Amino acid sequence: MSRPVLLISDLHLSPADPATVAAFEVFVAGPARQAQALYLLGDLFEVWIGDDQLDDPFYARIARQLAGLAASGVAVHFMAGNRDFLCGTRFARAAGLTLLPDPTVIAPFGAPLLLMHGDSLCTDDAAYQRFRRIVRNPLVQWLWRRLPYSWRNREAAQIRARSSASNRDKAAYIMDVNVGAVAQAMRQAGARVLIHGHTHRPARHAEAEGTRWVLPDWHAGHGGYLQVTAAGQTLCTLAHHPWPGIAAA
Ligand code: LP5
Ligand code: MN
Repeated sequence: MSRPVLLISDLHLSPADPATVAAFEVFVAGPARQAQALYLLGDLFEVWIGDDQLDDPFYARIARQLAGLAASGVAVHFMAGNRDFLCGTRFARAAGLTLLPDPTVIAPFGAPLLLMHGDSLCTDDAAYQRFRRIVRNPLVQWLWRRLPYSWRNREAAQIRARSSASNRDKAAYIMDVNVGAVAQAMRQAGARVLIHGHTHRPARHAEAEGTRWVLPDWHAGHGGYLQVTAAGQTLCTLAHHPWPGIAAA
């Protein structure tokens, strides 16, 4: 029987959450090695300010662990999230992974699967979509990367604080995907299954265009993954049980 494809997102790895780092290390050294491929669908890191972040031993170790997984024969793929869209080729090389555009369609078992981080589907959040256009601009990124690391670190912390503050005042629906944007993305991709993260609202949704999976965020050592096989898709806890209350598809 062919090996499963596993998908995770929103681990938000940082030195501030050692339990989740430990859970990631166990996952990458254990269950992930049974997979044919592991897809990281964004926000792997709490924040990424440029590939010189690899000069920090904490992040270099994470990259090495992913490279070890790849060296064991598992194809590792990374799609950026709104926290780590500055992950580039140096990170990809260090981690032994390939960088994927958002969106990406894969078909490991025949049926197409649409993969997205999910932030681009939050079209009701006009302030975020404006911010996203600015920070995804290649010229802005080119300038940003030439600023001193210490300055970027401080500025990123400021941006994070402003984001958290603005989120406190936002209605929940604004920070969720827009149903119309989901339908359009699935139709354009010709896929009846969409898999995304970002919203931290793990679920399986029956949409007009098919099934939408929302991957769980990882926090304080808890998290989960979506397992895809020829038989279908199952959302699993890190204890490898089906996610409570969410049936397989
Ligand atoms: O991230 P989270 O969960 O708090 O909220 C997100 C949206 N916010 C973001 C911002 C990130 O947290 C920032 C991460 C640091 C990036 C470091 C690199 C910066 C590089 C810049 C140049 C290349 O993604 C939040 C959504 C929420 O998800 C739910 O979907 O609502 O969006 C906002 O809060 C939008 C705010 O209005 C934007 C607040 C920051 C404004 C700072 C402007 C400065 C621009 C700097 C340009 C160089
Ligand atoms: Mn996100």
